[in-house]
Amino acid sequence: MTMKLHGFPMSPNTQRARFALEELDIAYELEVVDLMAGAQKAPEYLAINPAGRVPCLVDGDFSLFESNAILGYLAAQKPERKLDGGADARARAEVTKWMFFGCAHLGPAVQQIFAHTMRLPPEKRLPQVVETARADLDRALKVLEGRLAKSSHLGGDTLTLADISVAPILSPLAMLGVDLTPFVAVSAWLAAIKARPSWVSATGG
Ligand SMILES: N[C@@H](CCC(=O)N[C@@H](CS)C(=O)NCC(=O)O)C(=O)O
Repeated sequence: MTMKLHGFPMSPNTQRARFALEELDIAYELEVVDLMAGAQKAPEYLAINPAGRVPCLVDGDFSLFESNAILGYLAAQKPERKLDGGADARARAEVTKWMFFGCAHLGPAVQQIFAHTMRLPPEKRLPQVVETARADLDRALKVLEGRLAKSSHLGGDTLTLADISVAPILSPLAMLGVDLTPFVAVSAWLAAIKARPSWVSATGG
């Protein structure tokens, strides 16, 4: 049975799951949950995903929310691709490390910048929050820069879930007015990721 991904095309968390599906060449149907219309809070969607967020993957009678958990499940469908780092414990830990780093340090900073420059009504936007988030983001980007100055991808020399997980966090930065060019290796890595056919299919380019 074809997997179904409940998601919203503009959502970076949905794009993360779609990027993995496309990269692994797994057939799926996208069931759009219209976040603009509040469809994520409808009882019929909450029955599928009690967290009321996107994405949510449904594979037969198995339903899974949290995009990074979805990535792990998808990678396990095609172990020969070793997107999760494969059997080696250190390689797997390296991949997991960047996925947690993205969730803990990059994602929250980008969300704060988004909230206080675009999402909130102008009267609720706090420049101080943006300033603090920019400092947190720069601190985290320096760590990525150090890594990507040494290897072409976050997990090493080939694409892994680490790249699939982190790229959607950083891709909206240009729209948010954050200049990534001082982070030369990060910029080159992100450009290479965005050139992948799987990314283009997952995000529309
Ligand atoms: N940690 C979750 C975050 C999911 C999430 O917050 N998705 C956003 C869209 S990018 C959402 O559904 N927002 C709607 C809402 O919060 O009501 C994941 O990685 O899947």
